[in-house]
Amino acid sequence: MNKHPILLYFGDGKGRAELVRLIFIYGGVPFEDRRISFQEYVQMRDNGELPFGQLPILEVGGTLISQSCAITRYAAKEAGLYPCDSVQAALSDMVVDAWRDLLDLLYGCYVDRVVEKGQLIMKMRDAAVRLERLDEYFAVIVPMHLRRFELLITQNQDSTFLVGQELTWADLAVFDILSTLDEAASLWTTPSTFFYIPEPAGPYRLPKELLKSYPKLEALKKTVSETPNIAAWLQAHPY
Ligand SMILES: N[C@@H](CCC(=O)N[C@@H](CS)C(=O)NCC(=O)O)C(=O)O
Repeated sequence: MNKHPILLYFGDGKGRAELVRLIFIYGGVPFEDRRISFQEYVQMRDNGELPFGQLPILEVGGTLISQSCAITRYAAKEAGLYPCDSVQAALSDMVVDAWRDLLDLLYGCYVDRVVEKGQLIMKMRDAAVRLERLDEYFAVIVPMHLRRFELLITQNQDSTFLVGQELTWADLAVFDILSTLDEAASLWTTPSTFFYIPEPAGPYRLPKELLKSYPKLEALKKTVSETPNIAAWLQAHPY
């Protein structure tokens, strides 16, 4: 296990950082969860402290690691949640890449990436466009991914996990996105959050019972949320 202090920098939300937090929490790896303001983010970016100008970043003994998949893979190795077998490792990478696709596509409903004043930035779309894109996201993209995740568990012999016989970072990735897409998640209805769309256009109404046709995913979500370390974390950090 790592001897250097680990610092995770992100805003005060789930976003692309929550999976890293879940992995460290699940594996009992100590880390500092540094939640920074937008002003602090801009300052770090303009000082050249962010390798690709974006968050999250992880600082390990002075080394800065950017890109959510690279960070989560590092975290999974430290937490003992990255498969040793090469094929199982690749399958777990596949699931986590799909997790990132789902997040990219979700953020894409809200923001456009544009270059302004020499910086690559995210520009918020109009509320009507956000709603239209979210409808497509939930009607087409989400079911396509959930079907595949469910099938991976079904095809994984007698396992209740996506890869191998024990929980890996891939299961936590699926848990993370399922928690974000949960109709009960307060991040859709709390005015200070990124996903909140103000009235009268919003807030966005998520599909009810998203997991109705995916019993294995529903069971996985329950198993993870009831794991003691994770249950305590979720209670302290309701989103
Ligand atoms: N490929 C990167 C994307 C990171 C990313 O888009 N981060 C957003 C926050 S979720 C960001 O820093 N946005 C600031 C901006 O681009 O203006 C990753 O997966 O980490």
